Amino acid sequence: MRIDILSVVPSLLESPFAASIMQRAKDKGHVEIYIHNIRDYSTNKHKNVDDYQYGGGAGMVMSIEPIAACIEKLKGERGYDEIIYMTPDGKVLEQSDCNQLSLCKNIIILCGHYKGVDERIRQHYITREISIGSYVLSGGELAAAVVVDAVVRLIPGVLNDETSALTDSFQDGLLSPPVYTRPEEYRGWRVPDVLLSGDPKKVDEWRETEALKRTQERRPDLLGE
Ligand code: 6GU
Repeated sequence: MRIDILSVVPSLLESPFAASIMQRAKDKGHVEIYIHNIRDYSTNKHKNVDDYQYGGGAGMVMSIEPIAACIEKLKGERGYDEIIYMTPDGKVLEQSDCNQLSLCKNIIILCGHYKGVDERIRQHYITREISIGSYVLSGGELAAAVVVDAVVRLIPGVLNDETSALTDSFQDGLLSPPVYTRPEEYRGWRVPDVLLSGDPKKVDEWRETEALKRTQERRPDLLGE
């Protein structure tokens, strides 16, 4: 997969993809990530990327020209499956969205800033608008990093058995059950006997019960009505 990210603060996107699973996914050739500084596409002498909003009101709006120029250039080089706009008024990201996006070959992600982007960008270029939750971030960069992380780990071959995406919380619509590792006892706090029983059927049943219990308690919305 190829991911092109358009940003006015590209330095915010350096470290999230430079370590751990993301770095390995790049090294193994599963994903290529390109960060584009929208300012590089500004044609005015001050390299402005925003302007006052028509109709008045506080807050600047991201200008159409540099963003359109960057998107047009990229679209001239290859086809894109999705052009995503990161914005607090987008659809709140779910695992099912990540699963869909992980099947894409090429995507563009535009990071919103200020009061947002000129509406004509949304009307004429954007195919999907994503929010990562009901709170406001200073810009779309951290949200874009969240989307990229959640999507890239689903690309076949990125994770090994130990980190398999199949047993993630949400992937089966449930939260994950509790997990334990050595020692068996710490300050008298014991690991549940069933996990030490060596009976795989009993262990599976326990995990399923605990996953359901945890989901019921913390995220009943995931269980439907
Ligand atoms: Cl995508 N952008 C911003 N600025 N804030 C957010 C968000 C996105 N998602 C949740 N809050």
